[in-house]
Amino acid sequence: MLDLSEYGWSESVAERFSALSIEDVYPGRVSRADRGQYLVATEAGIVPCFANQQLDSGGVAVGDWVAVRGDSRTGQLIVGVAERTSAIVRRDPSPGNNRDQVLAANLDSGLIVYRLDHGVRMSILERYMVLIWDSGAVPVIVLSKADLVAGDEVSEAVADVAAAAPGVTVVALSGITGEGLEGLAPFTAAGQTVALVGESGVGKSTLANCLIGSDLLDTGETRSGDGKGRHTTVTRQLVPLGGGAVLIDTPGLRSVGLAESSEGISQVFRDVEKLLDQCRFRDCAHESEPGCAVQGAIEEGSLDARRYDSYLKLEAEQERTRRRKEAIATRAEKKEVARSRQKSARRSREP
Ligand SMILES: Nc1nc2c(ncn2[C@@H]2O[C@H](COP(=O)(O)OP(=O)(O)OP(=O)(O)O)[C@@H](O)[C@H]2O)c(=O)[nH]1
Ligand SMILES: [Mg+2]
Ligand SMILES: [Zn+2]
Repeated sequence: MLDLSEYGWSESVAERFSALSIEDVYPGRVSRADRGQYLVATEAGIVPCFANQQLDSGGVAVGDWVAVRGDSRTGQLIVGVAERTSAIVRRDPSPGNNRDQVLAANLDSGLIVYRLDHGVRMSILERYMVLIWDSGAVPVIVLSKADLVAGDEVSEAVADVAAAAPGVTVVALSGITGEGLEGLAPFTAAGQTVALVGESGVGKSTLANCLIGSDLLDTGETRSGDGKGRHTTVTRQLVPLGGGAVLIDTPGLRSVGLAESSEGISQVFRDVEKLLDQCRFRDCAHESEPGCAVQGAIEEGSLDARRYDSYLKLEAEQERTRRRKEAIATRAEKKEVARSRQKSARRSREP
């Protein structure tokens, strides 16, 4: 028997579950998702499940609260997904695929793990911050492997990253020695769901084990060199931390293609967007126009040219995503129109 409150079950979850209004089902939280097969934490224990067809292919994610139906013929089947409070969504990286992929659902905070011993590349962190803000959860930057760099280097890195990530908590820690772990306490308190994201080998699972207090998850050196080696963690999975706090570990991401961003870019680049409104000319292209606030800030040193560049790249990517989505929607609409025309033509032929 499992106590679902250990998995984050609460009154508000119960409400969202009842709102599904599906008969003959019991609740559970998806603790693992692997190519159409799911493990679901239920009161009866961890149950292997499939999902019914319209839910499968992206409709069910780790962290989801689901309605499960016991079926003597097909086994346990996920037949409904409760409304999510948040979800990390990226563009599915498989070639030729335009779908979105949900990496984790119903999280309160997303820990962006980045290793301190390789030097910090802000543009990667910016992309992850957009991803997490867009999920509806709160981003936290975790600079890992603090035991591998000198103390003053750690504090310098924390200060640099914090300056470039206004409004975001930055924590430096070591998943090996446990130093700095207390900085995560607010995000792992009772009832909180915390998800770990970041590149392979940065120490997500090591940190997870440190928080769990045992070597539950596999950890390991990523094959060095091109960084494209084996990933140690291969499936997204959810584990209770005790006291109703829950952790979601994810495999290292090779690419973080942003799905349609709503507020994320504005959240991360508030300073840049503010400048865009202050140029002398309304239609300023922010290149070499006189009175351009952006170029002015770059010259004066209050805006990093790299940061502006990063903003432009993410905006352009968003624009491409929007256009692609529009094209898909238009195609679907045309198909729908054609279908209904066929239908009415058929109907008019009927006697
Ligand atoms: N010195 C030191 N080594 C660490 C730390 N965290 C992780 N490592 C090592 O880094 C390697 C990768 O750690 P993992 O926890 O497996 O990394 P991951 O982010 O889960 O990687 P994927 O599962 O591939 O995404 C392992 O060899 C760990 O022992 C740390 O804080 N300090
Ligand atoms: Mg891992
Ligand atoms: Zn301008």
